[in-house]
Amino acid sequence: MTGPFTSTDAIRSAFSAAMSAMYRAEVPAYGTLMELVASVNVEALDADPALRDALTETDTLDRISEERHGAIRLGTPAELAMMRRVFAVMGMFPVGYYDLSTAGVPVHSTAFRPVGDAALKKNPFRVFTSLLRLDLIGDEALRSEAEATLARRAIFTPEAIALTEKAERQGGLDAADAERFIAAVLETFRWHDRANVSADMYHRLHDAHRLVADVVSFRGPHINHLTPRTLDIDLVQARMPDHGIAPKAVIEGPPTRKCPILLRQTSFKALEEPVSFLGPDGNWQEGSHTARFGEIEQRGIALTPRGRALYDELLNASRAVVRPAADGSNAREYGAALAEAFVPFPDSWAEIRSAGLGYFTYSLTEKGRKTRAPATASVDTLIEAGLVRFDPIVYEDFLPVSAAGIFQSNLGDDAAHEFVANPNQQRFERDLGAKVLDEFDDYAAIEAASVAAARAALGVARAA
Ligand code: OOG
Ligand code: NI
Repeated sequence: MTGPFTSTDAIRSAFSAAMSAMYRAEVPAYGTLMELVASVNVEALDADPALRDALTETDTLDRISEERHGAIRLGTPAELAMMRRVFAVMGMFPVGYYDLSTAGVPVHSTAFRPVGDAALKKNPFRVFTSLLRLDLIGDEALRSEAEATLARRAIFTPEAIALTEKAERQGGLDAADAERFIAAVLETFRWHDRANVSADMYHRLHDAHRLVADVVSFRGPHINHLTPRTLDIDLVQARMPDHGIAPKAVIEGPPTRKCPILLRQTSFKALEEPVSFLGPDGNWQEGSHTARFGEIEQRGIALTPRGRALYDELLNASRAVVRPAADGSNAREYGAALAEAFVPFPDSWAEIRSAGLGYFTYSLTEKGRKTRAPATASVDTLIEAGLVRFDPIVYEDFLPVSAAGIFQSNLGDDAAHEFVANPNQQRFERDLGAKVLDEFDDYAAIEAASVAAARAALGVARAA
């Protein structure tokens, strides 16, 4: 007898909470940031009743404080393929392909996240997951040593593998198995302060690229940050120093706007943490490693391909004027250039909608719930008649330029590396064992479903 099964949404929510508790215990600054974000979110909602109403109306108010993303870096194709199966048990699927080689980081990535409105509303937990690209490392001897080291490690516990297989076989996990699954999978993300390698090997890996050392030297892909969602990132950025946290120089992504678009992010530098390396005599040698950091983000509307093209164009235009310096020396000029460059991007929901730049959900207004309407009327007509309202769909994904800025600020200023831009989505998908989903398809489907539901509801209103 199997079942009843725990829903994938419930497993994901419980896993996200367990991960947050673990990271809070491991990195106390994350707890400080969570508290700061929670208090700023309360202030932001108090200051903006329209925002509170919109979040309540779209049933997304509760998810805000529960919301977070994490990031891990994997070493081998087999690890990536197994990770995909593990995340599937939690209802998380690979969306999008991100090539970070252009930014001097030898990885390519996807985001595992829930897909579809219902699952996203339950809990939108996402994990930005990168795969190391040793093919971008020039030193062949070091590359094969790194490969051999990675081949020896097992990042999943036998129980995590067995329960993933069981879930696949049965189509789900019952409550007891789900609980064991969460505990077992959490082990993969745990910090290990004992390295897999000698200090010498660590330094050679580190010289090739800090990120290579971070991936290859340890027993598992420790979660390297966990990011809460704020409703006012400028306020959190301004207050971080009062809480003993030094933020990176500039906020990544679009400028401050009335109508937030896509994603704005800021982080604080990775911590230097004590680790020990394998000594020649079998003893542990003390050393240190920097990998884990903190990040916060503010999420805005998901843009259509047209809106995204405009975003990319304006971001590039601002960066042609001034690029943010790692030391923050031109943060003010950069902010001004960014704001100036984004003037052409409309800043009201109505204009963003009519220009076809963003995705929205459509639902009946109070009046719409009581009114008869011709079911054939266009959405625009229904909106004009005050029967249908539209609300921005939240962007659930990531931005490659921002991700590069986050990576770089945490790898240190001396870590500038140039690789030839070398995207290889096909190779990534082969290693993953699946194609990545198209983010635009998901938003378009959510929008279309809401239109259909609003129309159906109006039909019902008419029949009543
Ligand atoms: C991932 C960096 C990217 C984001 O929010 O854009 C990222 C990493 O450092 O592993 O998390
Ligand atoms: Ni992040």
